[in-house]
Amino acid sequence: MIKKAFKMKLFPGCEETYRQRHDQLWPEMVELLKTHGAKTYCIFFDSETSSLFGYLEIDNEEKWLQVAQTEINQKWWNYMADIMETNEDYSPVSVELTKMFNLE
Ligand code: RM4
Repeated sequence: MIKKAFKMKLFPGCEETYRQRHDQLWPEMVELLKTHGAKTYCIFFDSETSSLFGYLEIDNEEKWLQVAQTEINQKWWNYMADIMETNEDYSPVSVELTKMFNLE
């Protein structure tokens, strides 16, 4: 099991829109994330910094990375780009975090 954590940045004041869009996450996105190995995928919001903290459990890193290449995921990123900091290809600016402790 690989445990990944990363942070992204939401534009200020966009948390309700972000939540609503994820409450109604497209069924094809749910399917895509699951078929690419996402076991658990949570996103938390830090109101102090407007950062999003993502936590993900996967079995295979290469398979997971393929998500980014799919048309559905790219459409999702385009859709989300009006409320998040993004790169030129509309992928969210994402900073990997280092696991420092793990209790099981
Ligand atoms: C986030 C961001 C991530 C995506 C999730 C479902 O807002 O776009 O890349 O994996 O949604």
